[in-house]
Amino acid sequence: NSLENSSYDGPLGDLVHRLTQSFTTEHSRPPQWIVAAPGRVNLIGEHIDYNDGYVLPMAIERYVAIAAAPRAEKGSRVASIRSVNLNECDQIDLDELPKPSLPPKWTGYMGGVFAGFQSRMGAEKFSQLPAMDVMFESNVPIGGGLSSSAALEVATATLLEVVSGITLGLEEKALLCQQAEHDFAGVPCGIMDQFSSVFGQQNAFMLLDCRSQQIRHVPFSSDHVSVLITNSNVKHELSGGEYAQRRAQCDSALKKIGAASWRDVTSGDLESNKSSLSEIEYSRARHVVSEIERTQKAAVAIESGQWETLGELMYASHHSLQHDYEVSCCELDLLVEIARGVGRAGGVYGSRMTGGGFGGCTVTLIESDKVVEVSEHIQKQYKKQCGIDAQLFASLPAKGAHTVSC
Ligand code: GAF
Repeated sequence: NSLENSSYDGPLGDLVHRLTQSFTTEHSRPPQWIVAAPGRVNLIGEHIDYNDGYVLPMAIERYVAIAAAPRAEKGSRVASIRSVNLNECDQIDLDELPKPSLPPKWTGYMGGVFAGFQSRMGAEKFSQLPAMDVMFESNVPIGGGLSSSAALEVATATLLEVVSGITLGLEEKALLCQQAEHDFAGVPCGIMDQFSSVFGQQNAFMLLDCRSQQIRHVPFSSDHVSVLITNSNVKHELSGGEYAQRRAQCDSALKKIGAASWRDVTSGDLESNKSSLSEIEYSRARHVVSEIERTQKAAVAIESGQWETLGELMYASHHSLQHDYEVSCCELDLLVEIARGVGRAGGVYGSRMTGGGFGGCTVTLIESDKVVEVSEHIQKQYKKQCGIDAQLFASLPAKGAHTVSC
């Protein structure tokens, strides 16, 4: 149950501790509720969640934590919210929820979830929510392709669950947050990010079938192999419209092929329909069909501990995203090449861009006892070749959104 209390030992501890102190100092009283929701990294299965494919993400030990307490206030019912990272304050009026506005602001992501909750609870019950002081802090790099926005949405939904006493079904909660992203951030995203943040499990990757929305947790321990995340620290501004455009190109290609779902399209079908597709549609489709196949193979490889095979599939995925789907960028390509240069002899199995692309992070699979050495090498080479400081950290699969004891 996502609303079970859990203590805040481990990587979440510092964040919650700091947030509790800041909240108590600012409001002269401690928070009554604290919730946390993780970001995610996707091992393989990129840009296919909205194409009925499989994805293989894990929630990471980086979170958005929210602290809140009710405020005795006559008249207006306002959630007064501070973002610690941005050092900004804003308000959500519970009697007049914000309308979507572009470009999306953090209050929009939260407001979208409030709006989803209002429809779910009904106006009358929603009107019983109290005025609140709210503060949140994130150690998911913002805009780094690790789902900082989904983590904020899912944390907000978890807060509203504890405040209202209404527990949503886990799938319902993830879908409500996805809807908030569509309506309030204007991004027609798939289900991967919100599902990862809700359903994350310690010590397991998550094989998510985006067509049936079924999840199979695939056990993983870092005894021998670790997941290293490298933030390129670049974000190219073209990303917003490009995402929707990729989605439209895939929909159009599928229609021309005449299939109901990408899951029904084989590489043979694709070749026999090549002449009816534009060059771009053909490339996008080739990525989708091949990535669905790679992700299924990757799940089998993990289950049987075939890390070399998984690593090769990761390199192939990156190549496809770089050339066929065209969502990589030179900095991500460079990071993957540096990791590849280290090679198996140096402890690296595979590497690829992760998330929406156009900047953000790579994910690298690496022998656990080589993490420090290889991280230093990647950081040094990246700085030398493009002048940017990368941030690197290893993460174990983390538990999905939950409340934290105050
Ligand atoms: C973003 C989206 F939000 C996800 O739904 C997914 O499509 C991902 O890009 C690419 O795999 O994170």
